[in-house]
Amino acid sequence: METNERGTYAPTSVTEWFEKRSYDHEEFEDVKKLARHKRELGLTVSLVLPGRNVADTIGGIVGEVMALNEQAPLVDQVMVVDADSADGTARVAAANGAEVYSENELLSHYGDAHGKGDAMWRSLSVAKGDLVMFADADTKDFKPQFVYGTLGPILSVSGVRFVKGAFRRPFKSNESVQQDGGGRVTELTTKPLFNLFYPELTGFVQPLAGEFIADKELFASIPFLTGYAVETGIMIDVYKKAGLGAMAQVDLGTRQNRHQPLFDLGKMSYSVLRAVARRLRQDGRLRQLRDPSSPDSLFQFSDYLHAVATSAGLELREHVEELVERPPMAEVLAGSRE
Ligand SMILES: Nc1nc2c(ncn2[C@@H]2O[C@H](COP(=O)(O)OP(=O)(O)OP(=O)(O)O)[C@@H](O)[C@H]2O)c(=O)[nH]1
Ligand SMILES: [Mg+2]
Repeated sequence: METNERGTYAPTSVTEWFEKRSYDHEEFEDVKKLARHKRELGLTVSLVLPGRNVADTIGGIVGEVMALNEQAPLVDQVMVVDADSADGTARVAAANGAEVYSENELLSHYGDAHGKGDAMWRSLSVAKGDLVMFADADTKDFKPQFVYGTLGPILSVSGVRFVKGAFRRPFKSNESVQQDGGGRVTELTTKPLFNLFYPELTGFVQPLAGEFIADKELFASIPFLTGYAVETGIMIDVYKKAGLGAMAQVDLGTRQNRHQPLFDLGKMSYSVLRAVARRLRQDGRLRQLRDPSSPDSLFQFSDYLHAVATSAGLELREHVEELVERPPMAEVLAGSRE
């Protein structure tokens, strides 16, 4: 094991990191032992579930977490951050015992929330735990191992401050199932981009997984990108802040969630690309003549022009989604940022 002068792990290669920092949920299945360890460390845990129209899945997920807590007290605060969903998400979540927040009511002076990333960022203003775990709320087969597996390395391995979930994602269409057909944005956009620009992050099996944990201090020290750019930004920013040696991944098994239509995946890919481009620009590694966010830019990067052939002929559709960067929550809570 390589260590730097402060005694923390400094990987010498991605291969070495992968061997050392990849775990399996089964290593942590003794949940009573894990809870004991958590108590000895004196740490509390908040679980944040961002949800938009997830009434069909949120009840089961919160129920699984509560049942796990009966066995071993691993999660101190279960929160659903709801996009004011019209399908009854908030009601179902509350009925199952979760704390429910409207993403638009948290830090409402920032205006209406901008998608998933903004909901996650705002949740930090009410998450009380020393550790904050995020998990997607559209998972159909949520299992307790998602919670104890993600908690395992951060509670058990000294020097680990961030743990990302890894899993297989079956792709179900009609009757057929492709075991690893899901996660298309990850495979077609994120991994190629990381290989080119952030090779240190190529060892992550699911860099966009919504299941991950860090100490709250770390989350509060980095900016959050809004919408679907959030996970990409967090990967890059946590890497820059804490280093690869403080990052780990854990195999959580398989995970089945909703699959979005191809056109929506295109927009999601664009969010990932914009997140990477923004960080490259900030690092001085990408030079553009104009700042794409400046109002006099010829091409507004908030516009996504999408040319499609339809039964009514060719169409040029315009989708507008502003990519906002929220400041580190620590600065907001300290009152040094508006
Ligand atoms: N509060 C809130 N939650 C959101 C928003 N958009 C998405 N989510 C939730 O964030 C989680 C992940 O979003 P998805 O749209 O499923 O994105 P994904 O899992 O990356 O995409 P798929 O692989 O297609 O499922 C789910 O629990 C969503 O309900 C939003 O605008 N606000
Ligand atoms: Mg999903």
